[in-house]
Amino acid sequence: MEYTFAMLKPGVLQRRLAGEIIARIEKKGLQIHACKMMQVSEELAREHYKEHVGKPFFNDLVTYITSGPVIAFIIGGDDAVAVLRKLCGATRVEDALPGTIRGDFAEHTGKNIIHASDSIESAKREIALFFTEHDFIDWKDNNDEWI
Ligand code: DAT
Ligand code: MG
Repeated sequence: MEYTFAMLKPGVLQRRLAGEIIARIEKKGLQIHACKMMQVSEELAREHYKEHVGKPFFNDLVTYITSGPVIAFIIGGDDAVAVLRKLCGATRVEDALPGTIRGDFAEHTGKNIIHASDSIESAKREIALFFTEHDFIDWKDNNDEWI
């Protein structure tokens, strides 16, 4: 079992898309182990995206991520990091294929509606930023053998 961090960015709740995106994650067979609706502070946004400090889009990214509530998740599954990145699609929306979350729901890269960790190391760091160990629920999916 591998774990990754996902976040539905502010536009998702505004556009009433949360259910549709969560459904895609569930239908793929990935499993939700923690889920939290929250307002991201500027401090948390800067820490979460610190690898991008100094890039031209950094300030807009922080402004966007703090502009409304998000929904954060710990997602588990075999190869969960890579599988969720595939479901999300490419960072640049012009590269994000139809059928992917970004390909289907995002028109601008700066508002590409979902975050997913890019490696196991990033996932560990990001999960620790957004959740405590008490938030994690280790439950068994009894359909596991069918998925
Ligand atoms: P990803 O979210 O696919 O991991 P990233 O880590 O390179 O992509 O960038 C983080 C976010 O920053 C990305 O989801 C949207 C925004 N971003 C990245 N490149 C951008 C660009 N060229 N113009 C505007 N926003 C950008
Ligand atoms: Mg990234």
